[in-house]
Amino acid sequence: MSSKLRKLSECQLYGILDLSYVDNSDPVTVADAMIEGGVDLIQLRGKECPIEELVDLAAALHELTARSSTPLIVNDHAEVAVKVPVEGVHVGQDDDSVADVRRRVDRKILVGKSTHSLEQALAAQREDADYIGFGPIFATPTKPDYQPIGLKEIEGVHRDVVLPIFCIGGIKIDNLKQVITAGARRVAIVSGLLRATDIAEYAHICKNLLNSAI
Ligand code: TZP
Repeated sequence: MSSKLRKLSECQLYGILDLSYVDNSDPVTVADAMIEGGVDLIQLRGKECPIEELVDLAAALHELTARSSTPLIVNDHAEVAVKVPVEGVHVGQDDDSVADVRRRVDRKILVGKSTHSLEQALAAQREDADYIGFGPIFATPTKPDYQPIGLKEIEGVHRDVVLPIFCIGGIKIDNLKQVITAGARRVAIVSGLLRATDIAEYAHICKNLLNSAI
C-alpha cells in the first residue's frame, strides 16, 4: 500500500459506489465527483456484477483513486484484491472471515467488516478488522431486510470499540446532524450520495458537517 495514501484514522466520509444505483452513469465519473466533494475513501459494491467485470472496474477506478490518495475498498471479493492493487476488502457477516481475506491477499490491505449490533462490532474487533461499518442506523432500501439499529446504540459502540466506526444506513444530509449528535464521527453513505443531483456538492456538505463535529 502506498505510504502517500490517506490514513484510515483520517477518514470521516466513506462513499459507497453501489453499482445498482449508478444506472447509466460511468462509475469512474461518479467516483471522481465523490472525490471532488471530499469523500475520504471509496468502496466498490457490485452485488450483482460478475467478478471479471468488477476486476476491470476496480482497475479503472484505482487509476483515479490512487491519484487522489483515496483508498479503494472492494466489497465481498478478496479475489478482486488479488488481481488489482486496491487498498482493501470489505466483508459482511456471511462472507469470508477477516483472517481468510488477509490470507488470500498476499500484501498488506485494509479489511473492514459490516456489523449490525454491538455484539457483532465487538466480535469484529476481536477478529482484528481494520474498521467496521455499523448499521443500518435507519431503514434503508439499500439493505431492506435489516432491522434498523437506531441512534441509541451509537454511543455504546463508540465507548466499547476502538476501531474506526462508520455508521451507515439511511444516512442523508437531512439526518446527518442527528447521527453526529448521537456520537458518530464517521459515516458511510450510499443512496444519499448516488441519488444526489450534484454528488460533489452533496459530499461537500456532509464532509463539512462531519468536520464541524471534531
Ligand atoms: N450496510 C448497512 S446499511 C447499508 C449497508 C451496506 C446500506 C446503506 O445504504 P444507504 O443507501 O446509504 O442507506
